[in-house]
Amino acid sequence: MLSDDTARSRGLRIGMLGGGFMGRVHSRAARSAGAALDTVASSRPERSAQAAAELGFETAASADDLLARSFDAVHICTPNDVHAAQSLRALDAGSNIICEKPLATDSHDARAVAARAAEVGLRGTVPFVYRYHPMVREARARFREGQAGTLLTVDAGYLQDWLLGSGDENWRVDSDQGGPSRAFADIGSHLVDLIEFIVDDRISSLVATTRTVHPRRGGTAVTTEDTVAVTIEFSGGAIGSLLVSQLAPGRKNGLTVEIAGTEASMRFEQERPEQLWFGRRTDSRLLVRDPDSLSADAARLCMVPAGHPQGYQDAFNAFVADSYAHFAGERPEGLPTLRDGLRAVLVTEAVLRSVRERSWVDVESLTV
Ligand code: SOE
Repeated sequence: MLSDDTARSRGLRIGMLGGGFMGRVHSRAARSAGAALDTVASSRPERSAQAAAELGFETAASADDLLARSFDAVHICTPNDVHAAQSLRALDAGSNIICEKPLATDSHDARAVAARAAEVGLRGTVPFVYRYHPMVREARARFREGQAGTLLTVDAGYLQDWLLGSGDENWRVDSDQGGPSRAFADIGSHLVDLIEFIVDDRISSLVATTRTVHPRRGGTAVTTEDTVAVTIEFSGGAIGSLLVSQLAPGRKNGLTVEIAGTEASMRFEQERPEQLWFGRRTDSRLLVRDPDSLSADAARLCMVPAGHPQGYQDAFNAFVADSYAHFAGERPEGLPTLRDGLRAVLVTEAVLRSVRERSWVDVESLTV
């Protein structure tokens, strides 16, 4: 079971950019890892003051003020358009970074962040936190051991409904702040990261189609996609499909990944993270999160015994604890780094390119 991570990160000084939903999740995780919540800056002074009071930080006069100072780590939970610039400034000031996805709104900037971290000898991670559910680690371990055989197909989706209505608004809808892709960059990126993490293979080419169901929201023209369907091919020869939507009524955070190999299938559902479905031709069963029966990597992430549910914030806490361990020189298994952030941006760009060209495209390979 998870060792006491708090000891190794106790006293780390944290700067927090952003006080919204994700800033709160990051702050809870930082506190759970024993870090000192030092300074927060949000979009406006009154929001910074509110976040500081609620979360237990001091307030910076502005994001610029915070970025001029050096911390053990800066968490970047701001709108997508400023991720890369803020990451570069934090690295230049001597801070490690935990930057929300997408790491940047294009691969040029994402590459620049990864390169700068290497240049200045600092580190960064990107919260593809669904990797931190023990049953995801179990699926990965079983796949690695060959229990599923050779990968044949992947059937995956990520469905939400919080942008269902034309009146539903958020900064992510505005491409100036959200970037050229919305649904895919925001949640399709999680899906791709999780699939590639479990099957240890890369999507090599794809063909995608998107729809912008509401061309206007609250009087503003919308250019980014609400829904995306993608057919994918893997380097190893398997094929699959991805469905991503932020307009699926009743689906709150429905991320599902089902893989089928020559020997067995496995299915993980993010809203039921304590289970993994494992099926063979002759039998199938639901595996439960019992640390005594799981692989070492899955058992490592079990915080409480079987029958005591763990969830999203627990996964986030474990990711942040591992990020801090990485900043201290360790190499935690399966930690998503800046390279993984760049990878997600490259797949997102391939999706946009395919839609533009209405054809199959190759996904650019990672070069850092
Ligand atoms: C909103 O779509 C969002 O909060 C994402 O930004 C998160 O990454 C995802 O985990 C839940 O949904």
